Formats: sequence, structure tokens, C-alpha cells
Amino acid sequence: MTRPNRTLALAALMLAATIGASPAHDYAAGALKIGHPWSRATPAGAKVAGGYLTITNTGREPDRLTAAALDGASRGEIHSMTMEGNVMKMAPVTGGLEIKPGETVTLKPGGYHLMFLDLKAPLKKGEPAKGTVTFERAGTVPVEFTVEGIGAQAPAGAGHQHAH
Ligand SMILES: [Cu+2]
Repeated sequence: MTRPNRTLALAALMLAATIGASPAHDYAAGALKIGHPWSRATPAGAKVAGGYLTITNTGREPDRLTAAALDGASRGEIHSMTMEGNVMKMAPVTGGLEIKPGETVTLKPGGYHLMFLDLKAPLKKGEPAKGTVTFERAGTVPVEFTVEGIGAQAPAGAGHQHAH
């Protein structure tokens, strides 16, 4: 009866090793914690890339994400995704994205996201891309976006696979 347990233990060890290979990276700015900025590799010739991250407000005042930038892209926007009838539509968020005190806002595929436009060169898996995110209170924060594979729904090692 010990064999299945050993197999399980080994699987757990291997899982831990996988997670260790792609450590989450976090940033702090004022009352904000910025978790694991990531993006996806872009096909050759693509002009846009998405950007994803979590923002936690540990303070007592609301803050707003007002801008984002990526090296090699001429501009960045903050987008929302909404259903209009049966069609998902994305639109720039006007006035910034509010992060209330105590709240964590997750930017992810299919939801709020950053969109970088007019890319000069494709993003390549495994080659981090430097950029910034700007907040009303916390100011401009330099971050590095890890680049996952094309079509990735979640950053590697996040321990959470996207499910609808
Ligand atoms: Cu978008």
C-alpha cells in the first residue's frame, strides 16, 4: 500500500520543481503590491500584445491604474472586456481602473488587461519585456513582464489553470 503514496509524493516534488523554475515576481509601490506581470509571445508581424498582472491595494485610499507602457511598443492602453449580446468586446477604460482599499484587481486574458500597441518587434517566450505601470497615487512603477507561450491563459507556475 505504500507504492501509490510514494508516487504521489514524487508527483508533488516534480510539481514543486516546476513551480520553482518560474518564480512569481512582485513589486511594491506605496500602498500597492503588483504581482507577476506577464504577457504572451506574439506571432511574427503582430502589432499588439496583452499585459496581465495583479494589483493589491494594502492602503486606506483608493488608487487608479491610469497608464501602462512597454519597451518596443508606441503606446499602452487599459482595456475592459464586456459581453455585447454574444460578442466579447474590448474597450479602453476611461479615467483609469480603480483599486479600492483592501481589494485585489486581476488583469487576465478575457478580463481587464493592458494592451500594448504598435509593437516594433515580436515578444518571445522566455524573454522578459520591460515596461511601466502608472497609478494616480503610487506613481510610475518599472516592471518586467515575463513572456509565456502564445495562447497561454495563465502565467507558468501560478498553480491555477484557467477554467470557464
Ligand atoms: Cu485589449
